[in-house]
Amino acid sequence: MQYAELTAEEAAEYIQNDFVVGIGGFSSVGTPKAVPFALAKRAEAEHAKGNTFRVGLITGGSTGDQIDGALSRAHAVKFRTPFQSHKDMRAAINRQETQYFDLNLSHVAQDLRYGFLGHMDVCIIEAAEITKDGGVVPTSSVGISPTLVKSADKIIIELNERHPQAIRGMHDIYEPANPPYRREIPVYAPKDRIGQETIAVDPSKVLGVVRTNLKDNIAAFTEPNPVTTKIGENVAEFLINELRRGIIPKEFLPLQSGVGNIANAVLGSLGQCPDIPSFTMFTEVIQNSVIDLMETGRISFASGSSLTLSDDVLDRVYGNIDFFKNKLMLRPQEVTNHPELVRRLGIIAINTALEVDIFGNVNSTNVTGQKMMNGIGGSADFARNAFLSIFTCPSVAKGGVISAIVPMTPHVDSNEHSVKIIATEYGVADLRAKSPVQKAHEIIEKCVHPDYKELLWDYLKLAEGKSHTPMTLKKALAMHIAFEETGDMRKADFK
Ligand code: 0RQ
Repeated sequence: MQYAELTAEEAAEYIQNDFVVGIGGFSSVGTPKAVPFALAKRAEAEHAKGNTFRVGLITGGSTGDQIDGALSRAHAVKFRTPFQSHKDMRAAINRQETQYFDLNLSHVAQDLRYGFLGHMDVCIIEAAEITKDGGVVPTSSVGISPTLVKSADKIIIELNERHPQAIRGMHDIYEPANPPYRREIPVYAPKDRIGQETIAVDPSKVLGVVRTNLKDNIAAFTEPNPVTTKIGENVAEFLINELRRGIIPKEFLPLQSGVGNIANAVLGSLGQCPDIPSFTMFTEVIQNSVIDLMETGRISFASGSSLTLSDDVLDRVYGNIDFFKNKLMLRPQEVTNHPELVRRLGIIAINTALEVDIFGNVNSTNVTGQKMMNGIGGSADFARNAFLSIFTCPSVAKGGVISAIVPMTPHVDSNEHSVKIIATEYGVADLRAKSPVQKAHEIIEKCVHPDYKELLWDYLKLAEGKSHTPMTLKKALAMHIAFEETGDMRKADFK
């Protein structure tokens, strides 16, 4: 199929003030880049003429600087969903310039199909190849692209030559039907292929193709530090113990792990441990450490929605595509994060918290309950339904003036019913089969930084023995208030 060729600027000209724009790809990779950047320039030009120009932006997950960065700096985003992790977009959200609603990432595609997100005027997706019938071979991610091309009135395709055509066959495109016609998703093992290699596209909707060769520019992860290494070792040791005592079956179970340094450190520790058999991943984001462990044979297979790899590691995969092709599978985020599959496959889910309260409620998003960090992402999709749901975090933040363990979190993303294990560099709290007061003892004993231990014991004493959940309403946020007023949570007083 031959579509019209456009420049990025010509494509951006089609997009009007107040349009809702869908962006394909996932987790800052495999997203279109040239047209969103041109759109930011167009917004700046319109603003210079005194015209209002803002769009609604719906993506699979986070995006890079050419999208969230450029568009927020151009003050061009009216609303944003479902996830972002860019400092400029975060700032626009926190000054309420951009209305943001973060969503569980497994919900985004179905929310679009259900009409919850309104009308979509245009979507932009990245392709490694356009097929004879006008369909698209995605690049290094899938996200919500299959749903975007169905939902949007018009489609712009960025054909990116950086990705080899040999990537075809790595994707498994499947979209569940809407209720009341939905059936089970027939994935019974991480490797099961259930869909198509390509995304079907209605050619009559395609405005044109923009040729690019832009990289996603994912930075190499920083090396683990002593704290993240210790958290990784603690989680690995805990899982080995669960394996030894027969809670985790001897074949081991598929792993989901979040992005970032802690997730890398955990995988590194698990990978080095000879007691853990070679394992699989059923996760949202496939990051550098997964590729390293595949090369050494420690990970045998990974299913995810994106290859969020630094440029050098992506080049390694593309340079040895025959080795990796049958070990990697890229699916829509609706499938990778689907509660049915997470529960069926028995996923061990490892995610990161900003803070955790002594009863096991996790805040992953709103700093002091007020300022958005990134969004809930896929963490709750996995945590709620996992075989074992683990949350990790360093015991303190900002050089020790913030404790990650608090009497009450001012915002909750994953609640006590979804959270089974908490791990910091000091140890692992096992919350299974424990009442609120037992959980509080376990968490304070095992996970809290020494600077905060006595403080939290003092807090617990205020209400222990008086009610089912020993919390004191007047003091529950005293550590957060102390931080706001003095810049140091240690100034809270529970005497
Ligand atoms: O800020 O960089 O300015 O110092 O928060 O914290 O410790 O570097 O950890 O980068 O892994 O982010 C929860 C935000 C953690 C992330 C969160 C400050 C801290 C630092 C970052 P600085 P770290 P991370 C889905 C995976 C939700 C989505 C999700 C996240 C910055 O993991 O967005 O799980 N999770 N996606 O100093 C104030 C506190 C703080 C704090 C840390 N209590 N108060 N600031 N910080 N704790 C599943 C997948 O499969 C991908």
